[in-house]
Amino acid sequence: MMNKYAARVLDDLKKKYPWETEFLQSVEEVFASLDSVLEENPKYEKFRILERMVTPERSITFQVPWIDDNGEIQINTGYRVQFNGALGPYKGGLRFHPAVTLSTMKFLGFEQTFKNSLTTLPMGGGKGGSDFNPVGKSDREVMSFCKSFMRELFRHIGPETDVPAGDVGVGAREIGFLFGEYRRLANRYCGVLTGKGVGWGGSLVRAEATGFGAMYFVQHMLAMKGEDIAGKTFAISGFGNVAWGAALKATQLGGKVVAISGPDGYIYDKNGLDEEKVAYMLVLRASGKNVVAPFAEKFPGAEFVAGKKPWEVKVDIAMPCAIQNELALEDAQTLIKNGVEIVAEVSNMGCKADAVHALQEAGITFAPGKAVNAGGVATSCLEMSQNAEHTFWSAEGVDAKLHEIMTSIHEACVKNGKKGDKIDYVAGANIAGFKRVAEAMCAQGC
Ligand code: 2IT
Repeated sequence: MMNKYAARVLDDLKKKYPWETEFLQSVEEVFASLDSVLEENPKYEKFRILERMVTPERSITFQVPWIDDNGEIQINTGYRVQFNGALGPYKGGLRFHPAVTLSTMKFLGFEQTFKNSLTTLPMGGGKGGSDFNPVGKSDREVMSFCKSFMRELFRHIGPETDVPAGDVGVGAREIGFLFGEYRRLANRYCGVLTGKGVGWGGSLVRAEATGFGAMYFVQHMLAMKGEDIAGKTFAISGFGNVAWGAALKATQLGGKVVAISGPDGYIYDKNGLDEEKVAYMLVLRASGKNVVAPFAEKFPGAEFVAGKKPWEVKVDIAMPCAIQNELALEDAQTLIKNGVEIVAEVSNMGCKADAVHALQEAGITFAPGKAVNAGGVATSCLEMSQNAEHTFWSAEGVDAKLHEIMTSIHEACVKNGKKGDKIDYVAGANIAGFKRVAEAMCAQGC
């Protein structure tokens, strides 16, 4: 049973935005964790904290016209949802994906608010993007789109206002085009975007940070049971730099990544990846073809399974690194049947709600994306610090800080999620993330 106040706010939200299913899913997940916090702090209801938390402080929707390689005009929709600024400038990525709607942006911005809070760094939550599909577009088309997108976005962002970064479909190339246009329009060279190229303001280790941080988090989850990554088998989904970073760190730490995936299916490699195979993940990504199948042609012993997800492979640790709701109830049931030990979500809301419940009921240790993947945005904040002080830190320095941050996020989850001799990482992450935001909002008044 959900706390009465939370249930009422959720109910009103469902009536108001019945079509925003992803957003409602993310709100329900957080609210379901807040019973004890809301009971202990009646002031949150008096200050109407929940109503304010589910309402973006500002939400911008704009037209993005651009010209394709045939000289034709194309139109997409751009978004920036500045969700909650109580803890710092809005911070969160830009997603370019054909399925993006305002609901997607709101769910991601809502999640981002608690994730950023969990890092304990000074960042509010925001998210943006467009229904533009970069797959199959030429560099010139991507540039044309990015420049047009920034021509509107630039008036809403700034290093002390809102600092976007990459997300699905937005990597170093897109950030470069976006930054170039911002610099020209604003006549300022500043840390207005993160994920910039190393050499022109970007931080070392930012590209690896989400995947590396996720693996540091998994190390802590294992350490709770006196175990370690070496010798564990992994299935990792996703075709972007998050999956790549996770696979690289797992491999470096002696883990055996036996399954990786792309939009076309998955690769099963019983020998596990080595650094050469991990590097090839980047080659496939850069091909722009969105296929993982060529991996099996290049590396004998690796098998390609068309059209399937990697969750049917028997592994110790499963890490979804692709997109929301990619791991469904049937996948969770297969993982349980095959004796999975840990499911660490790296994509934002990568698992459907019923999948998470099934895993938890079966006693599988599950950790949510907002804790596991927070190393990405945390390292973005380290990039902001370097930009603000006009300096550049070493890779070792950034990695050490990332390590420290993931350790403290894990500690916060354990402290707030302890249930008997088990840790409920979902409750732990939601409660720890929520409390800081709620307290800041109360202190700042209405
Ligand atoms: O989901 C995320 O945390 C990101 N896409 C990274 C956001 C950021 O500002 O680095």
